[in-house]
Amino acid sequence: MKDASKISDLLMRQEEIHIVTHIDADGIAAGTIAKKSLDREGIENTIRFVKQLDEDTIEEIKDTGKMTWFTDLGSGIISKLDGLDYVITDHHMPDIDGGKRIHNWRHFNPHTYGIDGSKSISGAGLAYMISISMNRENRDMADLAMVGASGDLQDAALCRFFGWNRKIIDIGKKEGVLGTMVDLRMFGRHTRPLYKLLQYSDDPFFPGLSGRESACISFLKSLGISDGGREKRWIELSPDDRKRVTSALVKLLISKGFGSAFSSRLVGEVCELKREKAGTELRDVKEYATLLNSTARYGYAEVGMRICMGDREEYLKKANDLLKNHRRHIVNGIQFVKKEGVQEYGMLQYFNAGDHIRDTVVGIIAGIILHSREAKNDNPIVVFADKDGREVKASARTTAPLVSRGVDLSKAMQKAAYQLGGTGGGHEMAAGATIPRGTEDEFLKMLDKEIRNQLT
Ligand SMILES: [Mn+2]
Repeated sequence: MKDASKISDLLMRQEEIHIVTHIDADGIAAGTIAKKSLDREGIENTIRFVKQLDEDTIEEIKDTGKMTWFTDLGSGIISKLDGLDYVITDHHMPDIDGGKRIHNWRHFNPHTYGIDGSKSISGAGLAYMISISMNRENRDMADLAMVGASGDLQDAALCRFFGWNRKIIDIGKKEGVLGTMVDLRMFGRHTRPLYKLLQYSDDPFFPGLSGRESACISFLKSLGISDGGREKRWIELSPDDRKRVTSALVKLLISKGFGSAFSSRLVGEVCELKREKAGTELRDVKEYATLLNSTARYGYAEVGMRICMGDREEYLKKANDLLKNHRRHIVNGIQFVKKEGVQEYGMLQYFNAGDHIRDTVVGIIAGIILHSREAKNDNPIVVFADKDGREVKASARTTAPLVSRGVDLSKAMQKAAYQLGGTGGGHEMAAGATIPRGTEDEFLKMLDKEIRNQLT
């Protein structure tokens, strides 16, 4: 907080600030926290959402001549920022010094304190730290900080938030804006009829239930849920009913050969925004983050930002339309993979979708396929999809057990892409790369080699 306050002091002395943020849920939450804090101080500001900071974008930012606040990105290009007045609040791995302490006080990044930025705090959380150091009043934005953390799946490994995120939750609870409980960690607790919660579940995939409406309804009826979960949503069930359904689901997974460690992941910490109405898509951080992601992925990050700023009505309607559209792309993409089949390559499994799957959903599809019956095995999965121009997007996902054995997809993807003149990065369990079209086979070969090296 001492270092955060140095940065907030610098920001408060400015008349105008240009915010540059990442175009995903965490980036939108981070950018909104930055913007709202500056608005509250009466500091003029503009905001720009970017996918990545390539040379051209960096030049454009420099050309504005404005003091720039990078949120949820920037650490990866810190060596290219000479001549720009900036501060960075980012949790991605810095591009120099191997993530060791970089003696640059304008660069606020957990890795420079020896703290893992992929799990302990998000871009939104870091912006929040600067923000509460500007003004105590900003403590009420703890809910947005946790939407960002959820968007980056920071609770995925342990099924609960930890590290600096824990401190943000504590502040949020004191402020009355956040609440946590131990509950089913599935998507749609607030918004989906119960049978649909099961039917559309892909992580985990429930053999015999996922994708099968009537099977879900009879499963729920057999557990004494009278209408088969058609009317009620998860949050409307009694505690007893919740317990019964949860243990039946755990039993089902175990009986289908999933280990108890995997099956118990169904239950964990859920985090809710107390100021949002129960039963809406903005109440649960996970659903909120999903809504933001679907605005960002289709070029409407501003819509997501407006919602974070507190606007509703037409913005919420637009976001929900985008979410529907997003789900359609995912469903179609998965059907396509199912039809064509996943391939194996050494320690990897992969699927090349060409132009049949949008590059905006390729990562999600990779994650879903890895945990579905379509997967060949437990090895990391890579899904390729054509981007505009002459490039291909590669998205990789792996499982927690492989990460604990040393797999780091971020490093492996970055290294393989770099050798082909592309770029890559992300997190240990989920990473992406952009490579020249036609180099997919070579990329797989290099990635396979990297993963093998990591495992030894
Ligand atoms: Mn992030």
